[in-house]
Formats: sequence, C-alpha cells, structure tokens
Amino acid sequence: MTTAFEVLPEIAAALAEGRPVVALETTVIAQGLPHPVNLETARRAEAAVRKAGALPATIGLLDGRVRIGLDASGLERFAGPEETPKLSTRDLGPALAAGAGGATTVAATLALAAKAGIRVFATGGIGGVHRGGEDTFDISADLIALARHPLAAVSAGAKAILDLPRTLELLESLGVPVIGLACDRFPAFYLRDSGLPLPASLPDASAVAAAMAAHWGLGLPSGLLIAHPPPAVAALDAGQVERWIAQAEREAWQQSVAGKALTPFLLGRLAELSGGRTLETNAALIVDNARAAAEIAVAYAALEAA
Ligand code: PSU
Ligand code: MN
Repeated sequence: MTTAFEVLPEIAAALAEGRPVVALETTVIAQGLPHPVNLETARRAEAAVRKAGALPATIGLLDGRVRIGLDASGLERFAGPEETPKLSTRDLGPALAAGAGGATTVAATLALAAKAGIRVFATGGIGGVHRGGEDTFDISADLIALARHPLAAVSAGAKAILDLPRTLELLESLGVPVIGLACDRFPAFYLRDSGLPLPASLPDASAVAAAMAAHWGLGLPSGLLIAHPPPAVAALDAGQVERWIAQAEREAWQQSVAGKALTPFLLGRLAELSGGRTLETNAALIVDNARAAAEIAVAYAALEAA
C-alpha cells in the first residue's frame, strides 16, 4: 500500500533543514467558522505565520490522503459551502482506508503534525472537558492528544463553552505544561482572563522555546499548551458571553445535541445570539495565535540550531 501521507515540498524542505514550521488545523475552517469568514481567516492565519518568518502547514485529509500543507485550492476545499466531515484521532484510519476526506480537529492535527516532525501548532481554542462532562464524559480528544504528541500548541486558553477548572485539572493529570504567554491566568477564548491561575507564565517566545527544549530534553513525551489571550480590542464582556453560553447550552440539551456535533452547534449558536460578535473575536484570535506560534517556532528553530 502506498503511504497516503503528502507533505508539501516547501514544508518538507523546511523541516529537513530545521527551519520553522507551524501546523494549523482544518476543523476550525470547515466547522468552526461559517463561509466566507472561514476562508478569509485561514488565509490570514497562514499569512501571519509567513510574516513572522515561519511556514504554515495547514493539515487535513483530501481524497484519502493526509495533506501536510495545503495550496490555495486545497484550502478552498475545506472552506467551501459543502459539508466536510469532522475527523478526530479515532476517525483518521477509517477515513484514509475509505479514500475519504475531512477536516482534522486539534487532536487529529497534532497526531499528523507529530508524524511529519512539526513542533509548533496554532488553533483558536482547544477542546476540553464540556460542562456536565462529569456525567456525559464528553471530554475532547484534544487533551489526550496534547498528552501524546510533542508539540507546543498555542491557543486562547480553552473554549469558553467548556468547564475550564476541570479542563485544567485534567491537563495537570496528563502531565501537560500549561504556560501563559505574557499572562498569569488562563484565558477563556473570547475573554482575556478566566480568573483561573496558571502554573507557569513566561514573558516571550524565546522563553517558551527554552521551556519546550527543557521539557523534551528530559524525554517527556507530551506537548505543551501555550495559553495566549485574545487581542484586547477583540475580547468580549464576560457577563454577556456567559448569558449567550447558558442559552446555547440549554438549546443543545433540549435538542439532544451531543458528541462531535456539540462544539460546532454551540459555536454556531453563539455567533447567532451575539449578532456575529463572537465570530469576529474568534477570527481575530486565530490569526493572532498563528502569529504567536510562528514567533515561538522561529525561536525554537534558532535554539535547536545553536
Ligand atoms: N478552535 C476554534 N474553533 C474551533 C475549534 C478550535 O477557534 O471550532 C475546533 C478544533 O478543531 C477542536 C474542536 O479540536 O473544535 C473541538 O471539538 P470537540 O470539542 O468535539 O473535541
Ligand atoms: Mn466531545
């Protein structure tokens, strides 16, 4: 069987030479944001990575092949109006074997990026323990993937729709460092500050790169979560966000929305209830996280080369 694992040539060359590369996911494009904001945001995130001196590797499955890095038309396929399946770690093997395509979540993207040898990743906000997760066991595979794959994942904390204290507890259990980038409290996606203290805080990209090197230098297998607050101009009001979330959660429960459909449903309802304000914030923080991740990738590549 031919390996269905295609790395874009410019990315393969960069990785072989130890130049900085940032992995980006496609679920946020296909399920997290509506058309056409999704395509525009994906392009802006890639541009932000390049501007900061790294190469973007947007990852997904197309026609039964893993694609590490997408060209313009590949990106458009994930952003198009047609339905694209959401693929988590468990879905990758069956999708490949069926010759199918799909957008990869944070969890699936981390697995594929690790196989390609990429060390830095960016998203908007990772998944975590859902509210009520102590009963439903709805805990994102993103947390497990962070424990398994050696990448630094830059994220605006975890999504505000989640149970953030339990999400942090589980990350501690899994041995995943959670490092605030120039902040000492966990951001909550649309909010700069959840009020939850972080176990570590570092001032800049080079300090984060040093922590990555030290963590992996010990032979520790996990990734690191780099918590990066949304840009101040884009952040929303906490009370307002909480009211929208309460309503979206109630509707999800009434309509029995669960499993992999829950996160896209909640994000979609928040966008509607807020008259598009959560979308603007989400797009802004995705681009800003991509930039921060590129700075970390550049600093880490310099450290490795030294
Ligand atoms: N970040 C965003 N929007 C998103 C996601 C992340 O700003 O839609 C996606 C990621 O792909 C993440 C997924 O892996 O949401 C979490 O889904 P779940 O809760 O089903 O694991
Ligand atoms: Mn889930």
